[in-house]
Amino acid sequence: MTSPSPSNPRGRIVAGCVAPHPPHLVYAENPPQNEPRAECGWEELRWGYERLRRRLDALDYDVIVVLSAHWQTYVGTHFLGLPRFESLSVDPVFPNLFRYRYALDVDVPLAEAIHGEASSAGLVTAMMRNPDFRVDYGTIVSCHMTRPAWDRPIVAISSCRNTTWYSVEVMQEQAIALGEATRRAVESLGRRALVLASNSLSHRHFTTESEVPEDMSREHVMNHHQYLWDMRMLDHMRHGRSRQILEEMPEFVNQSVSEADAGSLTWMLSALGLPSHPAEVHAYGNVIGTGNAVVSWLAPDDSVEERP
Ligand code: 2X7
Ligand code: FE2
Repeated sequence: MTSPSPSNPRGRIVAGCVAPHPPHLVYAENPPQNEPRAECGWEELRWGYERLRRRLDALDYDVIVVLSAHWQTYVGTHFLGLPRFESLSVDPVFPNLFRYRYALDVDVPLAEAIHGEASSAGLVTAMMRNPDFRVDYGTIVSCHMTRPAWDRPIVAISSCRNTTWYSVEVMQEQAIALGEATRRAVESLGRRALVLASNSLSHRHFTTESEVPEDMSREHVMNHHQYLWDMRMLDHMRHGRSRQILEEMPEFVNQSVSEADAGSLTWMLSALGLPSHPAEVHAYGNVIGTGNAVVSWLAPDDSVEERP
């Protein structure tokens, strides 16, 4: 995984996670920031996030770097570029579930350093410095579920829609370069960073919602083919087969409409240096038919005491 740069030995990525962002998870937690109230729901995923948080509590990190499938940019990769963003985030598809007041701090020097490294690697990049910019719900949900205290600054990275305009292959080429740029910037600034891929796995979903959204008698995977793809990807993760995940990404995206088309998973695995040690799967569950997993890879040095 990451090797600290000689210039700043403190700098490293301490862990990488798949951190899915269905707004249903925040809704079901009833935090004070979110207006709608829920009775319960999606416990497997929410309790999986609880287990992830307990793992991360043992680590020392000072920033969360997140790439969200729902900040979609068509000309290059963008980065939040002001120290604070504050507003109301409303999910456009589920406004009944997610109307969340956020106030978040940004590690602007790290965002600028990743931007610089990515741009030197040939990627098209931009800093988002509009103070009225509304942060997408994918960034907010993944960060909230991973660290609800919001006591670490974040770096938020957009999803450049290369899959849509070109192909999964072009998306991966750029996401790999962005992941490597992220690692170099973290190391040279001496940050200890947690990196989050904010995406679902399989992503076909129901087109109607039950009257009570948290009625779990209605929740299940959309179809068996999606389920098989999710299990295949999780098996690769659990056995340290990162390279195979990247190799199978075109088929995974095309056959399960995976939200990893955003580049987030490829970016995160590349930032970790394509780990060959096993990931820990904290949960797998369905939200309106999509497949979602909470997964972590701790850097080997940090996980020594956690693993048998
Ligand atoms: O953004 C999402 C998602 N990825 C999966 C399920 C439900 C809602 O929102
Ligand atoms: Fe999504």
